[in-house]
Amino acid sequence: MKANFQKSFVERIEALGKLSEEADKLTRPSFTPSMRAANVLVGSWMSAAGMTVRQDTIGNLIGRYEGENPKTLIIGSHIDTVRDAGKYDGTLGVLLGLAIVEALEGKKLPFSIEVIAFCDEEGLRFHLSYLGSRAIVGALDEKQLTFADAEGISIAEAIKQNGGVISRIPQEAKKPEEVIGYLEAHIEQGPVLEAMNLPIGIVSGIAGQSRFEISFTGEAGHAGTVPMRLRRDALCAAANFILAVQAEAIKTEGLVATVGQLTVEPSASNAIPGRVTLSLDIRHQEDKLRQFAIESIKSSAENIAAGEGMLHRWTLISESPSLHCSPKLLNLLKESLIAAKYPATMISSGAGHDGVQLSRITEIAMLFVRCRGGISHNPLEYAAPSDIEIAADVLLAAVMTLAKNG
Ligand code: HGY
Ligand code: MN
Ligand code: MN
Repeated sequence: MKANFQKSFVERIEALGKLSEEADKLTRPSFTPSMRAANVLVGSWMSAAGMTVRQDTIGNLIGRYEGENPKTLIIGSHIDTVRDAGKYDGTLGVLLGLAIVEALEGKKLPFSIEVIAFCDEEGLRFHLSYLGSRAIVGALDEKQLTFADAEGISIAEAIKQNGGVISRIPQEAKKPEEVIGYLEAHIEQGPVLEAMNLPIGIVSGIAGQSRFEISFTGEAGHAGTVPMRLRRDALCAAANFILAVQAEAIKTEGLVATVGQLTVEPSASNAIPGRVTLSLDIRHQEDKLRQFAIESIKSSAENIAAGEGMLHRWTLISESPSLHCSPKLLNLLKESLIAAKYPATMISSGAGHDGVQLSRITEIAMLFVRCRGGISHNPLEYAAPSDIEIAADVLLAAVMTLAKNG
């Protein structure tokens, strides 16, 4: 890439890293002022690169670089973040897509390119992930639009508040015949490349994942007057359940299961918890093993609730099967890595990515960039500028090969 690539890339990462809903940490959920500011900033870089820029109804930021043919290669990722996030998750991929267009310096390709910053990949506010990429592929349904956040505001309401007209979403979806493929670069978010002392790798596939909302309802009561044996303490039931989740995951090779969010009601230091609602995220590269683990964990929840005389609710929020990336696009990336004198190392992704949704309408492939200490969803997340530049060179080479060979 150009001489000042690394410097300008880091400046952009740092500039976006400052756009947050929280003063002392990076938290940039979709449909917030910091997210709108981030879209404006990235949009200005896209315009300066000669792209036409628009934001669709749900909030995807789309930079378009016209080619000789309107059929489009999409290069994307997301710029929304989790709470207290790192600066590279998602953002690295959007900025790399932008860098590829900048490196073309106005050269026309036989296809067009769209760099997309997808809205709400993380699902931080509504627990449903991939909102923007679901919309882009026409896979966001009416029921999902009713999912509500902790304040009871639905996704549809949040889109309207953000200036979107819901009825437009279906007509903005892309048709398979309009897209020639999807490429995404992403920080690995794991320790594999670092352990192999490699700057980049190719993603072989993305683990299937299931997200649930689970609640235990016992009986709130006075902390000072209700004897222990007469209590139906929802937090104790939830605690037993969380340990049962951990035990199930540990015994199944390759399974990961996480309770990341938990709300206690009435949440007072002198009141026995009457109801606890928690999130559950279960993933495995093999769908059968993931489903088997879900059944086992679900029956643990039912047994715990029955044993403690509690009501129990188990709601599936979202589920995506494990997917294998496209052999054609994988080979394209492999050729570019080998040409750049790097081994074409394949890694499976435990993290989900917008490519999961794009795979519904087109072929997808992903490039991973080494992640220091494998740390992600954490402010310590870091990718070295030199590794990012290698990824940019490889991605550009892959795009140029696609332009040459089709
Ligand atoms: O949860 C994930 O795998 C991603 O960070 N959205
Ligand atoms: Mn993430
Ligand atoms: Mn991500």
